[in-house]
Amino acid sequence: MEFKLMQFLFLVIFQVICMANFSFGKGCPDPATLDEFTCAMVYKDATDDEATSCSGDSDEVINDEETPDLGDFDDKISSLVVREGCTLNGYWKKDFNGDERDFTGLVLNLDHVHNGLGDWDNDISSYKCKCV
Ligand SMILES: [Ca+2]
Repeated sequence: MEFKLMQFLFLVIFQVICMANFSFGKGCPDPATLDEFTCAMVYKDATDDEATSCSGDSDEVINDEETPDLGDFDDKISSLVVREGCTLNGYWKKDFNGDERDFTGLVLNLDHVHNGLGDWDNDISSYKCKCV
């Protein structure tokens, strides 16, 4: 009887761990651990929690990349991680036009990065990424 109870508890705990991993995704990577050829990672979805943000579709931005038109990611980026020593210069409009802003490190949720009365969530339309 006691053994059955232990087995049951083990199964419950195992399932809780599996569900937690499934619902939290992989979370945001540490800016210091990105590959040396990676300038930044950009993501479509965001939350205010490091363990659950950066879980949407992602795109890798390589060192010295300059992208005038983000295609599928145009006005869709919600979180980003810029490698240590690198800077992602984001622009409001295509072809490096409109308002611009430098991003560094981990940006969990662009919702909180204000631009006038608005914010940068779902608004980056082109970018340049540089590393020292
Ligand atoms: Ca835009």
